[in-house]
Amino acid sequence: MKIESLNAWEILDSRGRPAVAVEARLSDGSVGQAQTPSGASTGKHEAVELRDGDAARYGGKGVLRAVSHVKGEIAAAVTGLDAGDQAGLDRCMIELDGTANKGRLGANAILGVSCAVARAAAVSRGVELYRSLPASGRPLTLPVPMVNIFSGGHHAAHNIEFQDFLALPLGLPRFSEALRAAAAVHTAAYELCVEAGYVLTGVADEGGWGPRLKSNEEALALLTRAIERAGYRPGEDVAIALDVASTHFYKDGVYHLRSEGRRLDADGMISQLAGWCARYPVLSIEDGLAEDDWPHWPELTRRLGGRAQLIGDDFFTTNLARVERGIREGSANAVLVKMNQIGTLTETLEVSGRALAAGWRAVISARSGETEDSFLADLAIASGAGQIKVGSVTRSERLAKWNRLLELEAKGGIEYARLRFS
Ligand code: 2PG
Ligand code: MG
Repeated sequence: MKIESLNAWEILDSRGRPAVAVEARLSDGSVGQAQTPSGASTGKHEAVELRDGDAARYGGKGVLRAVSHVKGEIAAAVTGLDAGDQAGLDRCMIELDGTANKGRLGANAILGVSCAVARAAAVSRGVELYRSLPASGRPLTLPVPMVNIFSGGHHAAHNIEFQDFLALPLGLPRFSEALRAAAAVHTAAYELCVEAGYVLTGVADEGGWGPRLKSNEEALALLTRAIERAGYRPGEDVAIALDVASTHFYKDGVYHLRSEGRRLDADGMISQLAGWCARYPVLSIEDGLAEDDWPHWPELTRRLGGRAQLIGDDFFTTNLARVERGIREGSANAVLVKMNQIGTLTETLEVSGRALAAGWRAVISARSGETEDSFLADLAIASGAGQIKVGSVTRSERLAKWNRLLELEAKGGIEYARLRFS
C-alpha cells in the first residue's frame, strides 16, 4: 500500500491552543488520522514545534504554517512511498526538513504525518495499531501507569516548584487494578485537601489537583497519606513518582526551592532528594537535576539509583545522542519518551529501544497539552517500555489513553508489565 494523499488542519488541544491534525489516505483506500501534543515545561533541546507567530491569531500560537507544510512540501515528497515502511517515510521527512531540530517544516507537521501514516498502515493490514507499529524486538506489554495526583510548577500556576506528584501503582497484578488504585488515591487526595481547608475549584493542566500547598514536602506527605487512606501500602502497592522538572527553577548553578525557603547547589539538591526518598515512598524521580547539569547527574544516580529510577525528560529530550552520552557517563537509569520531543515515530522507538537495551527503564509519556488521540497507548505496548505517564484520571484527553489500555486489556492477549524495584 502506497501513500496516496495527505490532508491536515488546525485543531485545539486540552489547553485551548492550536495543534496539528493529519489524515493520511493510502492507495487501497485505508485512512488514518493523528493529532499532535504540546508541552508547557519544554526542554531547550526539543525538536521545534512550529508556531505561526502571528499575534492576531491565538496569540501567535497558530499552526497554519505547519499545516501548509503537510499539505504542500511533505505531501509532494511522500506521495507514492510505501506506507508499510515507517523508517523510510520518517527518513524522507527528516532529509526534506534538512535541519537538526526539524525547525524548518516543524516537528508538529512531521510527527502528525508519521503517526497518521502508521495508523493508516494498521487499517490497511486489518490489525490493531500496536500490532502494526514497527517491532521493538521486545515482548508486547501493557504498561504500568504513572498517574498525576498533585501538580505544581508550570502546570499549576507555580503554587509549589515540583511539577508532578504521581501515584505509581507498581504492586498491582493487572493494568485495570493499577488504574483503579490510582483513581482511589486521587479521590483520597481530594478528601485530604478538603479536610485541610484547601480550596479545590478545578484541576491542573493534566487533570490532577493543584492546591496552594505550603511546600513540596507537604505534597509528599499528603500523597503518602492518600495512598494509605485509599487502602494501599505506600511503597509496596503504590509508590510515589516525582517529576521535579528542576530545569524550571534552576538558575546560574542554584536550585531555587522558594516554597521550602531553600537555595541549593547541585549537591544540596541531591541530598534534599535523598532525604525525601528516605522519608517518603518515592521510587521514581524525573529531572531531579537541570537539563544541562551533566556534571552532577552521575552523582545523583550513584546516590539514589540503587533504590529509585532516575528519569531524564528535559535532560534527554528523547534524543538518541543525548541518551548515548547519558549511558556512557552513567548519568541516569531511565528515559522519558515523548514523540514530539524528537518528531518521528522511528526516532522515538530508537530511543526507547536503546535505553532498554542498556538495561535502563523507559516511560512513554504524554504532554501537558494533549488531544483525544490515543496513539500513545498503542505505542507504549508496542515499545515494550513497561511504563506510561499520561496525566491524571480526569479529563478526556487523558482518559483517551487510559481507556484504550483498558480496552486492550479486556480484549486479552497482552501480558501486564510488572515493575520490580529492589
Ligand atoms: C513533563 C510533561 C508531562 P510538559 O514534564 O513530563 O507531564 O509536561 O508536556 O509540559 O513538558
Ligand atoms: Mg517532565
